[in-house]
Amino acid sequence: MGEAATKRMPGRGRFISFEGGEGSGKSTQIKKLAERLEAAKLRSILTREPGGSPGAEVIRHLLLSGMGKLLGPDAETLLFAAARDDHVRTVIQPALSQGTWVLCDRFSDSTRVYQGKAGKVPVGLVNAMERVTIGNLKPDLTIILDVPVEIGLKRAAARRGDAAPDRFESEDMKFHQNLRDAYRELAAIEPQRCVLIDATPDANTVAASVWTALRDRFFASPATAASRA
Ligand code: T5A
Repeated sequence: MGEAATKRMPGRGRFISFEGGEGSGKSTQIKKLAERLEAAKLRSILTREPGGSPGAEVIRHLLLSGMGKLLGPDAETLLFAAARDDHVRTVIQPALSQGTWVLCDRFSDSTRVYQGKAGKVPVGLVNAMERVTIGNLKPDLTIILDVPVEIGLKRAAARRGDAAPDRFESEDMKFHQNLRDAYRELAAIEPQRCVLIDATPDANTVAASVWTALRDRFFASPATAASRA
């Protein structure tokens, strides 16, 4: 795994992650944001986890097929970490260092929430993997899309059609409710980095809230930004 100490490169492109439970609308919103940034003449890439690089996409396939689950929760967590390590080194860091904005559909908070909070993997293991894979490379902004579990699962099922639910969609309602609670808690604990957005309304309304969050973080006047600090 890469050297954590070398992974923070200040003054580079902005790093924005999208988080939320199943069917919360991350993929929909991240695409809308990419279009908006393009219109604003800001160079961005859209990527995802698990996956985002050729090596990590192989691991994604293992994880979502449920093969990682067969190895047990700790080993499954290590697979997410291995995928993230490759993704950070080969895609995210190079893009940020070139001044490109990185829009990432899920990042390390997913491991904290899915494996740590909902999956009960010891926090010591989650922390250790985070140190190794990302060092202090935290997103500049994390958008957490919040939607009642029933609505999110219904949306995910509608999009899936006849295909079988994947490894995590198959978990029970309690697991999904724990995910939602954990994301809401994260937003409360890290308000400087995380913005919780109601993802129940139509996609364009949610996109407007996402854009407001970005504008407040990155494009606000110094006076406005100071009043937020
Ligand atoms: N995981 C991931 C871990 O456990 N640990 C980790 O460390 C990481 C990185 C990834 C899985 O891996 C887990 C979490 C996940 O279970 P995935 O296939 O990438 O799997 O799945 P998700 O990230 O969960 O993404 P989904 O594709 O399921 O959902 P999205 O992206 O949140 O939702 P989206 O945009 O595809 O929308 C779903 C449907 O709803 C509609 C869309 O058109 C689509 O049909 N929709 C709306 N409908 C009404 N109103 C709106 N506002 C809507 N927005 C979207």
